[in-house]
Amino acid sequence: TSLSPVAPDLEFPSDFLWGTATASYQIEGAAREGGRTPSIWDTFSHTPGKVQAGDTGDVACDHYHRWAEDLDLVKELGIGAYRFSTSWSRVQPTGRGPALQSGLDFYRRLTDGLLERGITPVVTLYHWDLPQELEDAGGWPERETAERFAEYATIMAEALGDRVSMWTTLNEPWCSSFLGYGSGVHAPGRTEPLAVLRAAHHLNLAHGLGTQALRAALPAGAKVSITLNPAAVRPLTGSPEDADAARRIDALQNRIFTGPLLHGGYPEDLKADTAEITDWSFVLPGDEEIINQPLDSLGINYYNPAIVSHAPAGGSAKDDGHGDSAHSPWVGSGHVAFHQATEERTEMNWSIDPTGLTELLLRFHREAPGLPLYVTENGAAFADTVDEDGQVRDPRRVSYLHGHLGAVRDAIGQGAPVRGYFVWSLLDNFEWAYGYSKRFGVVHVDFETLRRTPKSSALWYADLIRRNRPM
Ligand code: GBH
Repeated sequence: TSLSPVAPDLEFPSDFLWGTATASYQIEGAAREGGRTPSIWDTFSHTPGKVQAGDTGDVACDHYHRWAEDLDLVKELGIGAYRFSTSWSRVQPTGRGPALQSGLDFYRRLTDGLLERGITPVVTLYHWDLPQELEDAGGWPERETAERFAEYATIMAEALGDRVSMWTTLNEPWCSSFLGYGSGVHAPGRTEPLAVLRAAHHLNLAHGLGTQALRAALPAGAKVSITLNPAAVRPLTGSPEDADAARRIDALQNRIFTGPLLHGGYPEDLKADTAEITDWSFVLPGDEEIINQPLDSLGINYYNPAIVSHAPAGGSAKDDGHGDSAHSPWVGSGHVAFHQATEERTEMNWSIDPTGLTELLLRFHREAPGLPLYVTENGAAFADTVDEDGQVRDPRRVSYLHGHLGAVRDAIGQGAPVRGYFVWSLLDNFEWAYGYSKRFGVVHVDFETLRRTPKSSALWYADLIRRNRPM
């Protein structure tokens, strides 16, 4: 691959995919339109005390109605790829049975709109919004949910397979399992250690069954992937105790997924660490083979590194950066504490350290040689200022993105096969438990008028893309 001659510190291969990402529940709104029924995030956000200021995704960015305007923005910025997720309960209201035409029509309009504008659609089938009826039947801790996911994958492949060639099964199964069923800061808000591990396995299985379903229904050449949020985990000190804390977190955030996905099975140390919770008998013979299928690429979401140390049991449940909960997500490993890597933080209080991204990309380059990598999310929450001329300025986001794209460039320079980058996010949106209080967009959204205004970071990103375009 050749490098473009401009932008000395940020030169990328000429076929590098420049993208931006969103997720259905965070932007669509139209929660009750076209026959859509509640997902676990509708239920959770409507439960008092779960989301800051009682915010919900009922309207969000109203993207369901304003999608054409949003795609125009992506095109104007020269962004080549758009990663979005589909809302399962907009397509299959009960999570089972026949698809709703209105839901399929919406995603067909959206993908056609992308293709008309010359933008590559990148579909994620699941970004945390499980149909409530499936949660009522037990949710991800139950095997049936993985089976239903495979049916939903077939429906989506049949509906969009002629126009979408880049598919992702799940976004960040760690969050779905550990935050949804462990700390309870995400929907469905359960705090049950056994449910966390069962959920993680059934999410892995959903990926495996979903991949089989996609490959059976998609035309040859379609690409199938999964997006993880691996921890760039580092021990606080050189002590053996801290090294072991880092090993435990690596097992619980990274290897619980990459073990079966890339290496054919769950790691023995993970099973040993969690032996008091389960004997893992919910992993049936053959499951690990189903999960361990060839992937066409791996998606990595990165925000900040994790600095960990050994701590007295239970000492780290609060304020570990994973949300304010009395329950630690780290099932079987309560005796860990989290530390900030740097003084410089985003509005999420996450430290800013691009070296973690290089480290992760190089790790997967070593661990899965030849597997194409995409940074499917990277970005930061910052407040912005609106100048008198109406320009929304977010210089800290510009420097965050600059630093992290430099980190991607470093990894490529060291041989990592990174094929694309998606900034999180196109729009300010519903930031889960933080509601609308945190803004991740490169485009500002006024949540009163729903007016969109590109921030200076959007213009900076557009310029970078332009300068990296092959001549
Ligand atoms: C992503 O998840 C989501 O995919 C996206 O929907 C969301 O809007 C976006 O990030 C921003 O939040 O303990 O202080 O080191 C991010 C997953 C998991 C990343 C928790 C930060 C804890 C930080 N996050 N992690 S800390």
